[in-house]
Amino acid sequence: MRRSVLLAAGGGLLALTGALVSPAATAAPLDAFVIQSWGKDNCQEGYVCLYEDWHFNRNQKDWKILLTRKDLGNLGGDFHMDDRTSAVFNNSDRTVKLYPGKYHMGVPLTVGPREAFDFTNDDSLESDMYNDKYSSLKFTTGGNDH
Ligand SMILES: [Ca+2]
Repeated sequence: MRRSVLLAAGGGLLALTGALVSPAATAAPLDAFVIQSWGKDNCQEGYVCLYEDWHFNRNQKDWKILLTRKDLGNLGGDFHMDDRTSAVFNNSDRTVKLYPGKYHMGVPLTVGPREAFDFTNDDSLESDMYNDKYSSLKFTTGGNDH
């Protein structure tokens, strides 16, 4: 019985540490974090992704993506994404609102489930209203998960 439990948990390392490893010690996915990457494909399922540059960071692997599945009152601080977002992809089943002010102040942009916006002004002068403007975000209660 003990042998099968260790194998199910993933093998060698857990076997070495034995009883010191509890289920609570398993790393849970973070609710909000920054990676350096690009493209909608690198936005994980269930997260809203804010891209530092246009066209979902194009092919620039050193530009930032902020992934979050929780409300954020300040995109600055440790995230360093205040007034920087140039594209957004909502890869979740919930609706999210992006606010121009910290702590959800101002008139928000609503991004529905699986919806994406690219704030480049290549195509439309209007997009410049949105580029590098957002400082906080909040999920709405309209979703069908959580
Ligand atoms: Ca930007």
